[in-house]
Amino acid sequence: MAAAAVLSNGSGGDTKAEFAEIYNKLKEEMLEDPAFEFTDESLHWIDRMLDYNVLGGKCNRGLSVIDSYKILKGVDVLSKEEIFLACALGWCIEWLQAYFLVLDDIMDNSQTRRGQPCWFRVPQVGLIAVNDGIILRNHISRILQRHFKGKPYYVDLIDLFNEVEFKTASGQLLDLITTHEGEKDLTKYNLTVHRRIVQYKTAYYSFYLPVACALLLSGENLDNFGDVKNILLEMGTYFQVQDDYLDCFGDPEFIGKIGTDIEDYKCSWLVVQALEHADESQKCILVENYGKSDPDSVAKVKDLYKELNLEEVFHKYERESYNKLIADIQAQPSKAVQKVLRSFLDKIYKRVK
Ligand code: GPP
Ligand code: MG
Ligand code: MG
Ligand code: MG
Repeated sequence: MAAAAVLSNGSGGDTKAEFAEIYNKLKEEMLEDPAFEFTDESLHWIDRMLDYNVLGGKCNRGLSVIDSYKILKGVDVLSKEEIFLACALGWCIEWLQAYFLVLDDIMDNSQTRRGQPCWFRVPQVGLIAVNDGIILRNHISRILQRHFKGKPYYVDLIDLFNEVEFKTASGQLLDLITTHEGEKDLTKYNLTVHRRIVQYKTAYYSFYLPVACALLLSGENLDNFGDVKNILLEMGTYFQVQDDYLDCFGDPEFIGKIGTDIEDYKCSWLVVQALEHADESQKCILVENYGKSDPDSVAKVKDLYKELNLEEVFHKYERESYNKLIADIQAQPSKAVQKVLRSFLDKIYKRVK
């Protein structure tokens, strides 16, 4: 499948077309990797697995490496080499996202992703998906080695990807162990617990990583951008609150996935808010029904969320987070950095998918 077909909608046409073209090149390189003697079958598997899992998303994370790099350099047009390097790093993040999603869908027992069955649910895939996750992860190292070894920032890039992967896996651990069967206790769920989970499992890789890649590409030292990192982590937290909200209130047709947070007993922003707003009898309904997979129990939890007007609580949170982020961005001394952060925020504010 051509990546261009998947990425052809919306604005930023040129960047998207260049980005899509580079996917094909990177995929070809992975299929010609001299470290493995591919058989026809294994070639076909990798080809299909990459198209199925790396493509089909919004590519916001990947594309923002290029946008951020342009803004940081203060130019509209990049050289051919710069375009290639920025796109390759963008694709490394999309590969990372594919790796996380393939595994997350198994762990969350999800049904669909990006409008199609989760990879592990495809006939003949099953738990081979675990190994595909490992292959996807290894592709990132191979892309970095092939195209960035010898660059002065190569070691920093490797450290960055390793560090962010560790943070994400640690956040995923927190997300998973809070739901442990037999220890179901909603009183342990609160905003502090939620915040810790989402910052680690989502914000580092989705928000900090693309900007950090663009900064390294621009020759910057990441140690000088602590404030920028904090703002991006805040934005990532806001993004995951949206994800939690959409898990229940989003349209599966639009978001491309069917929510599982209620069934999975997740420490979702919605259940935390429900606990804060519920009276004793409403709390009993939650304790009775949260974390059960039968549709009646799920419907009771959803009805309670509506009764507690969590949609309005969310819209208020959304406005307040936005205003706070705008103020933090405006306090940044560099106009270029302000523009990078602002363009991120504009992409996600009031998103419906
Ligand atoms: C999003 O959680 C977090 C991830 C996809 C990170 C997974 C990390 C691993 C180390 C596998 P989510 O389950 O709410 O996402 P979604 O709603 O898209 O399933
Ligand atoms: Mg998950
Ligand atoms: Mg999930
Ligand atoms: Mg989710």
